Amino acid sequence: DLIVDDERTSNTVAALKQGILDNLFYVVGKRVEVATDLDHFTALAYTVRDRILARWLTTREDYAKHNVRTVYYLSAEFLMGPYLANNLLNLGIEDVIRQAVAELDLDLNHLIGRESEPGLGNGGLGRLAACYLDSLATLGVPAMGYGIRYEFGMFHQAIRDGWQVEMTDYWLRYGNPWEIRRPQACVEVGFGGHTQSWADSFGEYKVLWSPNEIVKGVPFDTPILGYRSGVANTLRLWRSEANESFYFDRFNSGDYEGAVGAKVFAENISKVLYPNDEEIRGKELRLQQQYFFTSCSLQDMIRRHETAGHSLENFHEQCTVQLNDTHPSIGVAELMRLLVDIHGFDWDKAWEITSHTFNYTNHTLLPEALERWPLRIFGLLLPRHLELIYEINARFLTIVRAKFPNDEARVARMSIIDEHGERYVRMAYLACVGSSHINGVAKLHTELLKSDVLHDFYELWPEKFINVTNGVTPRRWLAVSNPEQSELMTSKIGLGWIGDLDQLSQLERYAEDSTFRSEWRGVQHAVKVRLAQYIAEKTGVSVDPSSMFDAQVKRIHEYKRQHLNVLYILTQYYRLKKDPTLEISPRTFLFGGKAAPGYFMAKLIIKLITSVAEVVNNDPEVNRQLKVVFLPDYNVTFGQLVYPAADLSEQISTAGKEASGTGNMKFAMNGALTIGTLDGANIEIRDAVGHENFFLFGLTAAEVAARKAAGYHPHQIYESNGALREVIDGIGSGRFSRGDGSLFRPLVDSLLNSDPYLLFADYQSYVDCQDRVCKMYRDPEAWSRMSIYNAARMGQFSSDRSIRDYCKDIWNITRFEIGAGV
Ligand code: 26V
Repeated sequence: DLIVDDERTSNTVAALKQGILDNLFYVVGKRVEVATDLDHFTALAYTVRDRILARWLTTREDYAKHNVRTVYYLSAEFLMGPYLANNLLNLGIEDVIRQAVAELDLDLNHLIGRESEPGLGNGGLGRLAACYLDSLATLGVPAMGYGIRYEFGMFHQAIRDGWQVEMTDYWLRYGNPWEIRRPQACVEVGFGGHTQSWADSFGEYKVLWSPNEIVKGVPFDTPILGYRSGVANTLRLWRSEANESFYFDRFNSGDYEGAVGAKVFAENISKVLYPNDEEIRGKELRLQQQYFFTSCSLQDMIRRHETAGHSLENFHEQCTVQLNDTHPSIGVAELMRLLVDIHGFDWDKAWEITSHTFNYTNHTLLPEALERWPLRIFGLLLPRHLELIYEINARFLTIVRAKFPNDEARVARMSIIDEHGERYVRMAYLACVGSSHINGVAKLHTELLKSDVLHDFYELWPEKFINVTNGVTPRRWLAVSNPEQSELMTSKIGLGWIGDLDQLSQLERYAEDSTFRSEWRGVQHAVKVRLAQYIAEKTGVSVDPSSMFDAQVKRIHEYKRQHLNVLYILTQYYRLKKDPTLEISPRTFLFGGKAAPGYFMAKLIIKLITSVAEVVNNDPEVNRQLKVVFLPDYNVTFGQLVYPAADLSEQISTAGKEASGTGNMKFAMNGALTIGTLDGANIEIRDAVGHENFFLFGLTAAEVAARKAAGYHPHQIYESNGALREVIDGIGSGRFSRGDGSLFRPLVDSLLNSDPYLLFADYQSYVDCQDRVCKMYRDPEAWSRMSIYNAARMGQFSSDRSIRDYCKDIWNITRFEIGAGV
């Protein structure tokens, strides 16, 4: 089913070799004798891209022919990870490429490792967007991802003296062979300035916005291949550049400073990705970024719609826009501006189009993470949009008053403008008002949105609310990252599972087959050896591949409770110190994750992990049974190494705090068992794999709420639990910080005095559960049986299933003309 464009891009080994050599010479500009690994990688990437282009263009033509509804996925983040290995798998040319590369005396795996990853996201939200693009292309859904081409992505993390140090991520240093700049499709975006209004000759109210600054948005397109679907969709990322005429006007009129200032302003916008931080409110640049990419994308959609010969009146019939969190929710006001001010629609028609275009996905329940912009900043940057939001809000509150008469408290609670003290624009409310559907990302999360965070909106519009549980792509997270397990599975059930993960259920019968279980263990061991080698290279720590690999990799946050994991490690440490003959299953505790640069407590948690690692790893009384490793600079590439190697997956957030989690799915698919709370998608994973194959502990979300309501006193738990007291006193005394009793004081005091994430309440339950894990690991047959059931029952957590849910329940896409379809 490969599309052979011509002789030049055929997939014979000879043609591929020639392609690599040609690209090395003509594109990279190097002779083979002096080419570096990086040169070879680049030449290879171009060779692969050459084989994508024909289907990329064909896909566009096919969509146009079928005149289908298009999904536009708007996201401030796309955490794509390296492309090469994934593109080879999806094209189905890995074997021939491997041979072609070998005949050039090169090693494919080594070249794959040369690719620097585009880290254009913080974590779960950005990676979810990337998995969804993979599934959209695999299913042949006409779709485009829109975002920002940050020049600097997620910072790199180094560990110095046990602390996190941030370094810039200049991922474009050696160029990016996958993208194509499309200067002819650039658009203009305005900022600041003022508005004027008048009545035109028909007596119609008109508004003109005269911005202070105008910047140019230049699209960079990257093809997104479906898995053997013949489809290549597009990820279109916008780069901000100075608008030449705007610049030269100022320059020519002698305003040199103004000219330079305009250039700096413009080029700053797509410069750097913001890390999730505690205090985003003052960050005007962040709002500039959000408006910039949202406006670029909407203008682009309108142009595409009109170029295809459609009338703007039908915009919502041809286009559906998914808002990935509130970051692009300014789009609601922007589409109104484009329709009313630029295209002359009346308000009601424009609102009908707008409110039928957008859908909103919420990704967090944490109150401090819900976006609000101070009115003053908002009005200075987007004066016209503020007027539009006032009008949207006034009409919305009329609806609220009609449905709930004499309830001004409710009106104040629901207003898009927060007027308690300093005034803010509540972006989640704008998204809710402007969207047809509002979805959470796991069952529990959606229920909590309805009962709590967006309860008033649920009472007003219950029909808008819907759940779509997250999923992850089995291509990257299983087939690419775990070739060993993939091969074993394929040898039993064939290749079908890669495009249809439900087929993994055919593995269930092998769980009771002792030969298969032993093969399963052999594979797991080989994968662990691979990780152990990497750890030795990167950190100098040697870990034993026959010990249990217990992994917690994710952003560092108090609600994710990496420090609860540490409390258990120290509990084991004290037990061993008291009784060095104690027999426990040897365990390697692996941590990875970045802390937001301004989040002091998260950085202190990293310091705690590295400090405990130093003590534990160097103590001969315990270090044969316990090892602790903090792996610096956790990212997609490293995730691909760690998910396959884990025996145990730590999903231990306070119930009710983790919207879904997606790492939990990646681990379980790869055969890890989960120790977890009833939070996010853990609940659905446990139901799917079987309660007997999941290590459950801790309070439920309802119990957490009840404990807090009743008055929670962590100090009492500390007083009454001897083991916990010993651990906390140890940390507080400086035993793990070279005698410095002040270092971890803020952490210890926070736990003793408020413990907002209830570590103490869950401590004993967690320790007991970990003890059950220990015991179970000593029975390899039982463990691998559970492991196989986990992998075999993860079909529903493929992002293909999530995308089908979105198609059916939100986007109203029922026909799949090309690609794998439903
Ligand atoms: C943002 C902020 C900003 C302010 C301070 C604390 C904080 C904490 C978290 C966030 C991120 C919010 C958006 C996000 O990344 N949510 C994640 O989305 C994933 C995909 O749906 C989901 O699996 C994760 O549970 C959820 O945390």
